[in-house]
Amino acid sequence: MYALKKVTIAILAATALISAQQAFAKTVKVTMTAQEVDVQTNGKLVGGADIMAAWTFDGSIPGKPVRVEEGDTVDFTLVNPATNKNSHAMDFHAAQVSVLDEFAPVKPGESKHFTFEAKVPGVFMYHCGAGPMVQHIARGMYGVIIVAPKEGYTKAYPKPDREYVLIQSQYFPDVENVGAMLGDANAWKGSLINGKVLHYDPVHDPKGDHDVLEAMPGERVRIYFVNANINLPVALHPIASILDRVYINGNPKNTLYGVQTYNVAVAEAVTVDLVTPINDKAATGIAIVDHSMNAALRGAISVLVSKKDADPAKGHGELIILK
Ligand SMILES: [Cu+2]
Repeated sequence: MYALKKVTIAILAATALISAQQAFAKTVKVTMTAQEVDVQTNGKLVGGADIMAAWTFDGSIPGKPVRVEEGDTVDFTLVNPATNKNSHAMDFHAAQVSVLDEFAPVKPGESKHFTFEAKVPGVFMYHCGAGPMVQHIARGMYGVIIVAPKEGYTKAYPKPDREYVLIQSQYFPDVENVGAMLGDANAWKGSLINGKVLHYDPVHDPKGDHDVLEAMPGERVRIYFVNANINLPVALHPIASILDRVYINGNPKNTLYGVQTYNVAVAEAVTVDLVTPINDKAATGIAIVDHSMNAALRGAISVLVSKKDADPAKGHGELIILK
C-alpha cells in the first residue's frame, strides 16, 4: 500500500512537471522578407567592391537573430515579394521537418508559412536553401537561431555579462559566378564577419568606421559563432586569451574547458565564453580570429576591448549584433 502511494505521488509529480513545462512553452512568431538589395561589405579592402548585390533576409547580412527557448514553437513566415527575381527558402538547422515541404523554395510574389518545435537547445545556423544554394548563402542569406536550454542558467551554463553574435562567411566579389564559388579556390577573396570585411577591426583597417565589441574587466562574454562559409572550416581563436568554455553546438551538455582554438565546421555553430582580464590601469584587447591566416588577414578579425567605461548597451538586446 505504502509503495503504491509512493508511485502515485511520483506520477502526480511527473505530470505536474510536464504541464509546468508545457505552460511555459511559447509560440514565437517570426516573419522574414527576402530582399535582393545592395549591401555595404567593405570588399574593396580585399580587391573587390564595397557594395555587393546581395540577397538577404530583411535587407541585412546576416539576417536578424532568432531567440527562443527549448520547447517553444517557432511560427515562421517567409515573404518573397513580387519585385524579387529569384525564389528563396528557409532552412532552420534547429528544425526537424521535411526538406521537401517546409524548406521548399518560394517563388517571387508568394509566401510560405510553417511551424516547428525547437526541441534541441543550442545555437544553429539558418540559411536560404533555394538553388543554387551556394550562391544564396554567398550573397548573404543566413543568420542564427539561439535556442536557450529549458533549465535556464546553471553552474554548467552561467549567466553571461554580455553576448555577441559573430557570423563568418566567405566573400566572393563575383556573385554571379556560381561555378567559381564551388571550384575555384582563387574566387574567394576574403572573409566577412557579420557581413563586412574586418568589420570590428580598427587595427588592420585604421581608416574604417569600426564599432568594436566591448566589455568591462572581469566580465563573462558569450559569443554565438556561426561558420557560414561555403567551403572552409574556421580555426576560432582568441588572441591574448583562452576560451574559458566551448559549448559545442551551443549545448551546455557538450562543454569543453580551457580551449585555445576550436575548429568550427562549415554550417556548424558554437557558443564560446571568454572572461576579460582584470586590469585597473589600462584597457585591454582580445582579437577573436580565424587563425587560418588567409581568412584572418583578409577579414576574419574582431576586436573585443575590455575597459572600465565600456558602453553598457553593447552586448545586450539588439546590440548582440553590432552594425
Ligand atoms: Cu535565397
